[in-house]
Amino acid sequence: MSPAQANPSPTTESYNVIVVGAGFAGMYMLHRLRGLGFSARVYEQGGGVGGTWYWNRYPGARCDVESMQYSYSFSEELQQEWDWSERYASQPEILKYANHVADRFDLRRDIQFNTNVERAVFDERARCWAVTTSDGTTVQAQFVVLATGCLSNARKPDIKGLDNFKGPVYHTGNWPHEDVDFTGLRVGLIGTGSSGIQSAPVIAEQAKHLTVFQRTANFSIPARNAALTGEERNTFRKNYPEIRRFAREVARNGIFAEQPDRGALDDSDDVRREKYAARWERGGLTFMYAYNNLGLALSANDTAANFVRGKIGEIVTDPETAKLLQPDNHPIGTKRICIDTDYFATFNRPNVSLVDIKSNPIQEITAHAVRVGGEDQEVDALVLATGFDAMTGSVAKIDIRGPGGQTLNRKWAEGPKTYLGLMSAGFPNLFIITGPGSPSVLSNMIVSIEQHVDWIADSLVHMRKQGLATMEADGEAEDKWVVHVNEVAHGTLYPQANSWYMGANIPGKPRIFMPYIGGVGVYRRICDEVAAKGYEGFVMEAEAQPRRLGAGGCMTPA
Ligand code: NA7
Repeated sequence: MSPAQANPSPTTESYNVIVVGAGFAGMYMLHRLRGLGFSARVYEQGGGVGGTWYWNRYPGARCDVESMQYSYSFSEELQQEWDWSERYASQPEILKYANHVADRFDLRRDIQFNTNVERAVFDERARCWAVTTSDGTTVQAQFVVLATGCLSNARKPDIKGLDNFKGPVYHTGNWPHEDVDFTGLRVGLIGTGSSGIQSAPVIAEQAKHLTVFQRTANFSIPARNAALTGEERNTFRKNYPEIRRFAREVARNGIFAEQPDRGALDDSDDVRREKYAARWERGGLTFMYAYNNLGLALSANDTAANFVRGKIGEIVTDPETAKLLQPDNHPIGTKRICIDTDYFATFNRPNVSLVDIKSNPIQEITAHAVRVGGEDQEVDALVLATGFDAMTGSVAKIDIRGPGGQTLNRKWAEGPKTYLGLMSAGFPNLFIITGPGSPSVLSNMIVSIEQHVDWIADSLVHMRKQGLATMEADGEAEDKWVVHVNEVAHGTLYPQANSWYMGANIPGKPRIFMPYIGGVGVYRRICDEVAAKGYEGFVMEAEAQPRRLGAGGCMTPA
């Protein structure tokens, strides 16, 4: 490899690295590549940076990790200068931050927006990827990095008659850029995961009536969102070295917080209730850190689940509605726990109703109504908060063909297989950021993104130094990793829920627990050890013959 200047008269546009996606992963990847002298091009399907935060503009959209922690740590200046205004950042503020990062590090000049990567084919002779985009262009790159995001492929549910509906239909994961005004309208909301739970209270305030169609009741903890004071921000900033170190190396999920040192059944009922009550008052995801075995032992988990069910019963005044809202089919935390602002209290409003579509599934959607149990619930607009083809959906949309024409989709037909979540055997020089088999969605995504980007950047530098042409996961190492990921998951309660972690929300998708649940600290140590041992479990090959350098450093045989 060599920087772009190596050959000033290219015949084919080529780069050292093509990055797919300009969310938080793609932006940082580009920044690192540039700093190391690699030529890179980023393709982004959206009209701007931010990835999932570019698309998820629904009312009430907010991050469930605290803003001071859901932010890049790679630049000391950046983390000292950016002022988060709230404990949990809203989508517009996160998008503003993403844009600030793009400007501050001058990233846009290497990003092509409104462009999908449709195909990537490995040219065995050139040992290079040929990448075709939606504008019909094919470019070459020695490496491709998929920074395609885990929650980027919004899923329209397969409900009979949906296309016949005459009013507007919005998906939370692909929300319009223009203002949506529900004033005076009857709105139907399908889906009660994080997106439904965050948007319902905001829509209810505007709409004439909101009908929530619930298939699975979800556990949700109050966010207790509030403005951040200057003092709070400064405390974080002063302590960032320790906070970031802890998040990277100690915390399982990449979030700085006190760690539980005892199990739920080690305390008396009264003490336990007090602990849960204190965490409920404090709000946020750390409710689940009350004890160290809530994700492991059902008896322990039940105590937390019962506490939350009790709280729902206290908040919701109509007993029948309260009962429906109390989750009863999965241990707490095994589906992504939600954090909300006034979600349960929203059902006390006279203009909000809840329809149980678990016992009575939606029969069909007609021109003006959602039909359930033979009864038409009339609505003027529909909001689909029905989630994503998570973790693999965005990768699957690209036709990726490795040596011998093997497609990644065929290889992953029984479920995604990767080594460390970073590469898949049979697909040389193709990296995935926060892919299946890595902690990804079980962690603070920015912590995981930075770790992956740095690891990939280091491996490219290693290859450049050693004059290596290809890097690929070894099939045996991959098989062992897949078994390990599965074993660790099955040592927990997580696989008991029909969650998108398991691919269970997509009909026909293989049921495999996709993220690595061993924790970001453990995972980082494994990745570092692998690199220290000369990239153990990866096969790296040197140049077979001297090469002529392409414009961007993609090498073609001389
Ligand atoms: P989720 O968490 O996947 O939630 C989707 C919701 O939509 C969930 O309640 C589903 O019920 C429901 N759903 C999906 N398909 C249907 C159909 N066909 N009919 C009725 N209801 C349906 O997506 P979100 O966008 O809320 O959140 C995704 C992540 O983004 C979140 O975890 C955070 O990490 C941020 P189900 O549970 O499948 O019965």
